[in-house]
Amino acid sequence: MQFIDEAKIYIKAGNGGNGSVSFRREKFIDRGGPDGGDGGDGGGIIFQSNSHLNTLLEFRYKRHFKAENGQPGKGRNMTGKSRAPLVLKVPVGTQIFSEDGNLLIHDFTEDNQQFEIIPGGKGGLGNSHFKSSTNKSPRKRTEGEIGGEMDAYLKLKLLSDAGLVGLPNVGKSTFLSRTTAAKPKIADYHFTTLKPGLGVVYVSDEEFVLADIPGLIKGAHAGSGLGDKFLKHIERCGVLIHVIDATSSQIDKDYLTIRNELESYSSLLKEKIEILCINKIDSVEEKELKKKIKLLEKITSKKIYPISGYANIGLDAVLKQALREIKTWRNK
Ligand SMILES: Nc1nc2c(ncn2[C@@H]2O[C@H](COP(=O)(O)OP(=O)(O)OP(=O)(O)O)[C@@H](O)[C@H]2O)c(=O)[nH]1
Ligand SMILES: [Mg+2]
Repeated sequence: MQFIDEAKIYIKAGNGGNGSVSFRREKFIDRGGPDGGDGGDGGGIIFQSNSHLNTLLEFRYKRHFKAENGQPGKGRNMTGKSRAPLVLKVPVGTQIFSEDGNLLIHDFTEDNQQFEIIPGGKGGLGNSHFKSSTNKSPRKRTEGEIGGEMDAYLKLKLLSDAGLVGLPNVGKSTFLSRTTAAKPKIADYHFTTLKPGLGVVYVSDEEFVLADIPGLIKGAHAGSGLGDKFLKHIERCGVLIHVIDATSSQIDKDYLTIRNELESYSSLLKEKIEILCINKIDSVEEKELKKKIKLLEKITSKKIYPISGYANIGLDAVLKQALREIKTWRNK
């Protein structure tokens, strides 16, 4: 599903260093020729796309970015140090707009593209440039150029990497709320979630986007319940996290109902990698849980992840596995 991430930031290129006014000091010569060096260039501001990033979240914490100023020139024709550009990394898919969001300045469609949005201020010239036949001791020099500044509006269309699917009330939104900063509505009745929600999951220092959609029921593909209109949102995910309620007395049927809905919707969904979780394990006896896991293993031939969103059990293992699968999918 799509979700817009945005950030407004202030950027400023470094000023150029001023040119220097200086004269050679030589033995027996009162005042030598001009030897004031040029100022160094200020650092520019460059945006660079990076496929390992998924969100603009970082720009919510830090919003001001200034490149360094160039150093002033010095005597003996010494040029001031120029500064390297400040490189701001953004996810692929980021669009850079003018402050009001009306003018598209750059669109990053591929990995590792660079775009210089503001060049650094040029360094000024030292007085050695201004020597002439009529003026052998010029005091003239130029100042460094002031580095440009602007407010930029960054916009990114987020696509979810993983989608939560399952019957109503199995704990999908609870899973999202536990694993991301999202705050979906959670309640003990069917169809609590009426529209999709998104969150960003952080695993070690990597991240992926997780979508929570309304529960599916038998016949959803034919319009029952909230129907299948939200399935299109997860068609472009890399992974489905299928949540099954451990307290149900018919988990095999529950599993097959969802599989049937996914398969009836599209072959794309049918073939998606599925991570199977049996949730609410805090509410069932161990013996009963074992039996249910065995049954699911038998009919799916898949690894079953026992979890409790409520009690925060087993979620890390699911996230790690999801990230692993997502990375394989991203590299396809
Ligand atoms: N005991 C227990 N209850 C849970 C667990 N996870 C969720 N619940 C409860 O199950 C109910 C439904 O949770 P939700 O997260 O809203 O379920 P959902 O799948 O998003 O439901 P829909 O949006 O209606 O499809 C709530 O009362 C939750 O508190 C769990 O791990 N253990
Ligand atoms: Mg929900």
